Amino acid sequence: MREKLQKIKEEAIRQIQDAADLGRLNDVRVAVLGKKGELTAVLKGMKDVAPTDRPAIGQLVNDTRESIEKMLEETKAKLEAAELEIKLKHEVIDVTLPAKKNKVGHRHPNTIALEEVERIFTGMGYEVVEGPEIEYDYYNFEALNIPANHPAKDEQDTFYINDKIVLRTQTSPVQVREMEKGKLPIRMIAPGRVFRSDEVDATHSPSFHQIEGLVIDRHITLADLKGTLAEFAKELFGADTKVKFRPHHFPFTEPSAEMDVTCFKCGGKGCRFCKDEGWIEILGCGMVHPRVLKMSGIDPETYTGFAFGIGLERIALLKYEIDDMRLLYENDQRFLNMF
Ligand code: 2NM
Repeated sequence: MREKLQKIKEEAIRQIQDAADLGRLNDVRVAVLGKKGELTAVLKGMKDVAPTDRPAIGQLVNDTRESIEKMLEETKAKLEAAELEIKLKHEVIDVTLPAKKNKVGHRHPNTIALEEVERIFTGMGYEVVEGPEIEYDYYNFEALNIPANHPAKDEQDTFYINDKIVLRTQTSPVQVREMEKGKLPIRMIAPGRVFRSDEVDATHSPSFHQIEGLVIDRHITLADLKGTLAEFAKELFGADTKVKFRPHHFPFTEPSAEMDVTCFKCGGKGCRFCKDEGWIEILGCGMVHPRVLKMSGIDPETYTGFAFGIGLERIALLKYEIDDMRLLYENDQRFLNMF
C-alpha cells in the first residue's frame, strides 16, 4: 500500500510538471483526485486494509492527497500567471503608432450642382417640390399636351410599366400635379431623377436628373422668363455671362426656346471648350401652353406662365469640366475625391 501510494504520488508529480497548460493540468487532477481517480480508488480500498493499519494508511492517503493538491494549486497559479503574461504582451498598445484618419465624406458633383441651382432659385422665392418617379401616362404626357402619336411616347424612348404607367421622362408631371392643386400663384422648381431608354455613352444615360421650373401668375410674360433665366445664368456661371434664346419646339410651351450662355471659359470668343462656338446650350424653356394650363384647371385668360427644364448632369459636366457623364455614376473614389 505504501509503495502504491508512493508510485501514485511520483507519477502525479511527473504529470503535473509536464502539464503545458491549464486544460492539461485539470486532466491530471481528474485522473488522480477525481471520482474515478487513482487516489480515490485507494481510498475505496481502505475496507480491505487491516483495522490496525487503517489510521496510519489513512493518514498517508490524506498526506499524499494534500501534497498533490498543493502542487496542483501552485502549478495552476504559475500557468495562470504565464498565460496572463502572454496575453498582456499581445495586447500591448503602441501609443507611438500614427492615428487612424477618419475619412470625411463629401457631396457628389451632381449634388453640388443641384444645391447651387436650388440656392439660386429659392433665393428668388421659388419652392422646391418633389414627386413620384413612377408616373401615370396622363401626367407624363397627356396633361403636357404630348399627343398619343408623339415620338417621345415611343417604347424605344420611354420605359413602360404598363400602358397607363411609365417611368417619368421629365419632372414636369410634378408641375402638373402642383397646377391641379389650384393654389396660385406658383413659383417652383422640380428636381429629380428621370428615365429614358437611351444607350449609355459619354453624354447619355437611361437614368439622369432634371430640374424643371414653373412660374404661373397674372401678367407673366416672356420678359419675365428672359429676365429670370438671364439672372440664373449670371449666378451660375459668373456676372459677365450673357444669354441668347433660339426658337425651338416643345409640345407643352408656346412659344418655346433653347437658351445658350456665353462660354465661361473664353467669354464668347470661341475655344476648345465651346468647340469654337462661343456659346453653350444650357436649357429649354417657353411660355406654358394655354392647353396645358386649361387641362390642369387654370384659366389661361387670367393666368399665364413660363417653364424651363435643365439637365443636372449637363450642368455638372460643364461646371466641373468633366468630359464623360459615366464618371458621375461609377463612384470611382479617385474621381469623386476631386470634388
Ligand atoms: C422643358 C422645356 C420647356 C416645362 C413645362 C412644364 C409645365 F408643366 F409647366 F408644362 N414644366 N416644364 C418645360 C418647358 C420643360 O424642358 C426642357
